[in-house]
Amino acid sequence: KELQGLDLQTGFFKYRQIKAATNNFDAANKLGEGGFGTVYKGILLDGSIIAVKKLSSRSKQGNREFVTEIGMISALQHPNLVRLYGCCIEGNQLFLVYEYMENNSLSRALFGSGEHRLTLDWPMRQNICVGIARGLAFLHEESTLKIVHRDIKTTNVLLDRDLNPKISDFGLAKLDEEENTHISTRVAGTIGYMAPEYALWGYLTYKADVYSFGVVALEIVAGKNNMKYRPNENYVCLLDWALVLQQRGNLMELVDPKLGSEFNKEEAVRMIKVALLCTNPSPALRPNMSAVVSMLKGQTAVHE
Ligand code: ACK
Repeated sequence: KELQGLDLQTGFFKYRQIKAATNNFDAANKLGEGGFGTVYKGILLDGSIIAVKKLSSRSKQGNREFVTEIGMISALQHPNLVRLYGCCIEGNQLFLVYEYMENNSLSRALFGSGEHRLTLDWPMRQNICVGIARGLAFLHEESTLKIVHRDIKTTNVLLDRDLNPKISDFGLAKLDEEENTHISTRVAGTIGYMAPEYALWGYLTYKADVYSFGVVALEIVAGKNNMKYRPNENYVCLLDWALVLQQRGNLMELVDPKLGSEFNKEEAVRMIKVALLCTNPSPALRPNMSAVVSMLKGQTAVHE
C-alpha cells in the first residue's frame, strides 16, 4: 500500500509528513505510552491512518545500525503482526510508523473500565487466542529473523476493526540489546508474564514467549488479569488458581462468568489445558507455537 510521505525504496517517512499527520504530536492525538516510547495517532494527507511511536532516546547504538534492523523487521508481514510501515529520523529522534489498530489493546478489551471494555464472545476469544499463537509461531519458526518477542502480554496484542489480534512491538527488544547472547543482562519483560528462567537468570529462548502466551491464553478464557486476580487469600494469581482447579479436576470454574453459558465447553477446557502446558516451569516441556496452534484448533490432542 502506498502511503503519503513514505519512500517505499528506503522505508523512510519524511518528518514533515509525520509531524503534520499527528498535528505536531499534539497531546490530543496521544494513544498511550508503550514499552519503548509514546504512541500517537496520525492522519496522512491521503486520509490513511497511522500510529507513530516516538522512541524514547536510546543510548549507544548508532542510527545506521538501527535503521538496518528496522528494515528487516518491517519486511516481516503476517496477518497477526502489527504492520510496521517504516521509520523516520529527525536529528537524533527516531519514530516508527505502524498501521493503526482501531480497537486498541486486548488488555483494554478484556479488563478495561466501562466504555473501554468490549464484549468478547466465545468465538471472538477463540479467534484471538489462535491468532496470537499464529503470529508467534510465525515470529519463532517461519520468519527469517527468528524473533523472540520477550514481552508478550495483553497490552502488546492489538485488535483491528474486525477484532482480529495482531502482536505489536516485536523486534524492538532485539534492537535494545547490546550483546547478542542467550544470557541477557537486560531483561525486557513484564511481571506476571515472564517465564521463570528468563526472569530469574535471564535465560532466553523462544520458550519464554510460549510461557507468556500461556498466561495470555488463561487471561482470555478467564477474563481476568493474571496478577490482579486473587481468587481468595490462599492463591495469589490466576495461574496459581488454574493449577489448583486442574488438580481438583474442575477447570470449568475458570471460565469467565461474563460468558454465561454461551461458550463451547470442550474448546474452553482445551484452551486452559494448552495454557497450562505452555506455562510449565520447565522450558523444555513447553510445546512450540505451531504445536500450540494445532492443539488450540483441536487438530492434535493435548497431552497433559
Ligand atoms: O490499549 P491502547 O489504546 O492500545 O493503549 C496502548 C498504547 O498505544 C501504548 O502502547 C496503543 N497503540 C499502540 N500501537 C498502536 C497502533 N498501532 N494502533 C492503535 N493503537 C496503538 C495501545
